[in-house]
Amino acid sequence: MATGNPGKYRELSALLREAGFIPLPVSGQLLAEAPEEPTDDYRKAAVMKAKWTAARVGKLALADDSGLEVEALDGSPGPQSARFAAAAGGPVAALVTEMRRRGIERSPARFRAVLAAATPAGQVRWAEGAWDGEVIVTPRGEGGFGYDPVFFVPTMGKTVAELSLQQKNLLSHRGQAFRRLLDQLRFLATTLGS
Ligand code: ITT
Repeated sequence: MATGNPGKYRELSALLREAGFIPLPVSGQLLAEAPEEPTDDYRKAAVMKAKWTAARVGKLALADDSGLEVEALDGSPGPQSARFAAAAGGPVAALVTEMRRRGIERSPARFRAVLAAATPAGQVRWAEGAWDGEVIVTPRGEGGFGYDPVFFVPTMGKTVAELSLQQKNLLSHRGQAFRRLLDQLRFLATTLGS
């Protein structure tokens, strides 16, 4: 699994295990050697991470590039969500500070994810998912990761951080992308004979 984000790893591991795969983490050293990822396009970044990792580890690799698009912030931070969070004391603090600075209490928002799978020979497949909700300035809940405490899901009456991992995987941008990719992931696995 071509990610250094423990939250993504937890969610994708559960999905992979349910589908009969055995997820393996990449080493910290490999992550440190990974080339800088593009921050303008989810698909480009996910494909790059998957291809690079598969070539280095000699196994089928799964990568995720994702982000939060806030309508009142003209769609940002988007593919730069990790950078936006790192620059300002974490995702929740960064977003709440920016919203308060602009006098915004809540806004429609969308999580997006692209998952890419690659083989060591360079075959690639990808799929995307999107999850609509609202961002709020009062964080709630202890679960999940990243922006989850400030992403409110109207159909559940809860923030993502108040959902279980199973509930989140059923609804999330990542869960949707995974289910769309699954047949292709299985196909790529057969080409490796694993
Ligand atoms: P890898 O590239 O190593 O996978 P990353 O955290 O750098 O990890 P991204 O560049 O894709 O990954 O950044 C995505 C950011 O968007 C992530 O760090 C979170 O802040 C946010 N994000 C994505 N999906 C999320 C989710 O399900 N819940 C909360 N925040 C999420």
